[in-house]
Amino acid sequence: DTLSVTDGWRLDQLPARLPARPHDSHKGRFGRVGIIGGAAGMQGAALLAGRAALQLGAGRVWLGGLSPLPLDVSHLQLMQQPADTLCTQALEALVVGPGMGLEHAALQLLQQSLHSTAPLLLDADALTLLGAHPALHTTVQQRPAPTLLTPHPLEAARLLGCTVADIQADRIQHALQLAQQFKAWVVLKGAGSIVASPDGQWWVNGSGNPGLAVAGMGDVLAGMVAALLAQGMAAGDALLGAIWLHGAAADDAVAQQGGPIGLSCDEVITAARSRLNRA
Ligand code: NPW
Ligand code: AMP
Ligand code: MG
Repeated sequence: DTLSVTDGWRLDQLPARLPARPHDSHKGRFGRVGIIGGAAGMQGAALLAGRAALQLGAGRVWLGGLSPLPLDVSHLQLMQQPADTLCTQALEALVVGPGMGLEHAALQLLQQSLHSTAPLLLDADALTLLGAHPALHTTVQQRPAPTLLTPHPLEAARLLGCTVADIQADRIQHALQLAQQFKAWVVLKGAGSIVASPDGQWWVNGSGNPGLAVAGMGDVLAGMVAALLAQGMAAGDALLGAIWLHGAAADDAVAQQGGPIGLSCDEVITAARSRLNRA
């Protein structure tokens, strides 16, 4: 576990920071999450983000698919809605990008989502599109609600117009540059993820292992951040908390199930859920 500190609390105290669930709790208290993504061939990305959001405690989760999404038969709680309506719906977190693709429809939805009044997490193809369309950058900077960016090194390189080698040569500096440029909370992913705040603070995450180096793990992370936002955490706390939890869950799963080879997204989600319920 890391000993990183934000706002005076240790990340391993995360479970205790979530809202209590008294006997008269109802789903309306634990937030609404929208997830836009899942183009043809990548529907799984949107479903994984949705599963992670639900299993980490979001009250309600809607997927807005860029293509028709299959029913997630093991998570029938997941709802679906046309993607454009999620941009105007009242939500505690809107995630845009997992498996979204780079087609024109995806660009249009990205543009619409930037005007959402919900905290907005841009991941994956939303970041690639943003890198290719600098005209949108001012709109991101001027958003009235918090913006969170979760690039891996190649997505960060696309956003900054440089190479992965440049990014990796000074990860902290580039995470800070993105946070400042977009006035956003940023996590630069990869071993030792860097979290950077819009006001110039930074943290290095110590949890996680190479079991996470497999398709889908970033989509899971996006859903985890959304779950913490949905439950009322501030953007920076949700991002730091989810980064730490995602890695700690992967460490637990490898210790319990073996690894790093073959670690699965659902194992990470289940281990994260156990951590949250251990408070
Ligand atoms: P390389 O190979 O080293 O040159 P892309 P994507 C680099 C969806 N998914 N350190 C590395 O480059 C996503 O949500 C759908 C250094 C790697 O090959 C997106 O919408 C899934 N380099 C879409 O696919 C499961 C690093 O980036 C390249 C790095 C495309 O996303 C999979 C990949 O970047 C996936 O999540 C690191 N730490 N990490 C589904 N089941 O539906 C990454 N790289 O071209 O943006 O492709 O990340 O796969
Ligand atoms: P993505 O590249 O979007 O699928 O995201 C992968 C996720 O797994 C990010 O949260 C990375 O930080 C994490 N990850 C990938 N490889 C490693 C690694 N070697 N050690 C720790 N975390 C990793
Ligand atoms: Mg990704």
